[in-house]
Amino acid sequence: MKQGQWVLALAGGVGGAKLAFGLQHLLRRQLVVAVNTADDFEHLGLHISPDLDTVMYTLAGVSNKIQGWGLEGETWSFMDQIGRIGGPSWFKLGDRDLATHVLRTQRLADGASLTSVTRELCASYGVAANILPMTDSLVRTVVGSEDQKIPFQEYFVRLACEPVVETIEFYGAKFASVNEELKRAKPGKPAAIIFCPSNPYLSIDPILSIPGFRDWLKSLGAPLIAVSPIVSGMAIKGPAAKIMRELGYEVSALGVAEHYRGLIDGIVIDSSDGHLQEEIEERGVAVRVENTIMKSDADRIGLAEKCLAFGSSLAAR
Ligand code: FO1
Repeated sequence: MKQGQWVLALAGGVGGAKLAFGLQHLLRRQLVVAVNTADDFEHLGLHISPDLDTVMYTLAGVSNKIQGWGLEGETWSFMDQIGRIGGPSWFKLGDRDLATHVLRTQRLADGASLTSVTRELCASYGVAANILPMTDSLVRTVVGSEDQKIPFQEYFVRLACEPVVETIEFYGAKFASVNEELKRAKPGKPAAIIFCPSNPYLSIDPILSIPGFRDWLKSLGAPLIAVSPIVSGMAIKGPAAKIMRELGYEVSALGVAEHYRGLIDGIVIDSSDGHLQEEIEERGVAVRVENTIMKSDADRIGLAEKCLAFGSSLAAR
């Protein structure tokens, strides 16, 4: 990568944040992360932005490494008390994490945009990369199951992803617009655009559902790379495999490549899925086979290096 070049990453929650951490280590301020906000919701009068917070805490090095979401060293007095006095306790808000939600909610009520609040919070947590919500418009994921329309966090947390997914809708998406600050974040062409190993259906699709987002990505003229969150037919974390099965798609890195076909130039698949390389390449998508399981910071940085090298090789073609 040439000096001064920047990279755009698209991310949802935990899996995406891990690769974004590795990319930030290599790129610092030259990394822009567009984050899914369709998981956001109002809870106990607070505006919760789970994916923005997961990416922010991870890049700040203060995330709870076991859960993947929330803060390390968290305490739960608020939750205990809410439960004791009959409030909803299915969505866990830690005492320290609560400060982020309260401040965000208050700033939004003052008229600040989610983009501005995110910038302020990232600055206070000492994040080097530029983390931006995909849009400042309201977009909400709703899961359809057996004639029910289930708001995302109810499906994901309260119902523990048990309902069979028949449809996934992004309410408000058609009225939303791409975050203007995202479009203006850096001048010129990025060295690569990377779809982090986030859930394609629940984390990346909401971003791509915003009118003009796909065209904007294409217009940047950079190699577009996805990292498969499906390894050996299973999701590294979360319900991606279950959802693919329920929606009738092949649960494999090939299924992920098919999903992004027409948009991506290349895909990074795990070493255990090397046998899929030829089949994916036959579909016009370049393949890089690497270890994609990120257990340590070194794994995250290593995979980020591989993604950047893959981007350079695709740009040189
Ligand atoms: N995930 C859970 O599985 N249970 C929770 O109680 C929970 C609380 C929570 C609070 C703040 C936050 O930023 C994230 C939280 N998450 C929780 C994670 C969140 O539901 C998911 O990471 C995403 O929305 C999916 O990417």
